[in-house]
Amino acid sequence: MSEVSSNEAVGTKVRKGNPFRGIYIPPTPDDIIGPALRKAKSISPKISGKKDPILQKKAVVITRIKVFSEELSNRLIEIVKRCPSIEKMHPFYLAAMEIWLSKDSYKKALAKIHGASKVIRKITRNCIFKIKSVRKDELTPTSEVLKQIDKLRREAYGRLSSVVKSLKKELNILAEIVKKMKRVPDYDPALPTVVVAGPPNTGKSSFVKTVSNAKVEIAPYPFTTKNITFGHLEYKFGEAVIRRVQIVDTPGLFDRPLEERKEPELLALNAIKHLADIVLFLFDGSHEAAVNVDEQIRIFETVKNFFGSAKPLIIAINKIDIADEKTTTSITEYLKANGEDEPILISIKEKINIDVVLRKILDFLNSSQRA
Ligand SMILES: Nc1nc2c(ncn2[C@@H]2O[C@H](COP(=O)(O)OP(=O)(O)O)[C@@H](O)[C@H]2O)c(=O)[nH]1
Ligand SMILES: [Mg+2]
Repeated sequence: MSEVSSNEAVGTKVRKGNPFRGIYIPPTPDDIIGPALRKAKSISPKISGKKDPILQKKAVVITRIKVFSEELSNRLIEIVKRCPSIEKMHPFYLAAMEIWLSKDSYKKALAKIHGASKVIRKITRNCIFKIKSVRKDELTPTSEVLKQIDKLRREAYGRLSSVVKSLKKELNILAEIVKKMKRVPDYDPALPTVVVAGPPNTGKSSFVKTVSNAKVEIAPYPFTTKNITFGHLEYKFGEAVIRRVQIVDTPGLFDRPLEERKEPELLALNAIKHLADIVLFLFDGSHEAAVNVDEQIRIFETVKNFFGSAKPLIIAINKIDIADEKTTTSITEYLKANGEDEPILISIKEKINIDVVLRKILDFLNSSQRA
């Protein structure tokens, strides 16, 4: 929530949802040049009143070059306009983008495309001027002059196309990042957000599925959840919805240094850092735990560091239906020794104490400014 207010402070609007949604980037120069060429060829300007074949030819050629050039530069400008600017992007989406592409490379790619659209207009003016300047003197046959115009026409198409061709790398970079960013789900900055985090296989997806409308994958082995998923959870009083909360399922975290973390883990940490008003940390208290107690604890510490200590953290130990006494005791003792809240012992499978977790979320929301 602090992110939203800091954005308001600099006067930019925080858009609802993923700013990359609905953007199309032609992945190669040919995807821009091809349609522009077809459009230009389809134009047959009316040249009534111009009987002179040279004037006729000039009129057709110039009109088509103009159309070709406009198509090219419009398509380029459209890309620059549609791609979200770094300054207006929500920090969560910006940090997600930076998992794959640096801010600098993104900015440079957009700047080069913008520059190219200007170059296209300049080249067009120059080429049209040259064509207009072709004159027939008494010694040159008309066919020669027509050939000369054709040569200038080819030169114009060639120069304009090569400007777009020089954007091969940039178009590819942008098409790739847009494709990746489209997989990041839509976040609504207006809703309070609970991020469910923890080691792999502790029941994060099961929890989100149980309490919300989210479509998540659940499997008896780690690594199932590779992306973050949003669900909505409604608190009702009778029939009336008294509060809506966004709940986020995240990929499991391992205990390893940041630079060794895989993309799904980076997305999870990013959600914790930039989206969470509340973090629900799930330990696995069963003998089936995918990672041992010490590792679970180190992962807890990482999450705490990422989240900061100012915001509410709810701690639960899941799978108490198949609890391993030694595991749950070790976790509980660690938490106690470190001044943390007592963990809530839950079983998502047997629906034990889920209501206690939900109640705690509501209490935190009611006591925060996000009323
Ligand atoms: N016995 C038991 N199994 C559970 C419980 N919660 C989740 N599981 C199982 O643990 C496995 C991992 O669950 P999942 O939600 O995918 O965990 P995630 O990797 O943290 O998202 C699945 O086989 C679930 O059915 C629980 O309370 N009790
Ligand atoms: Mg999962």
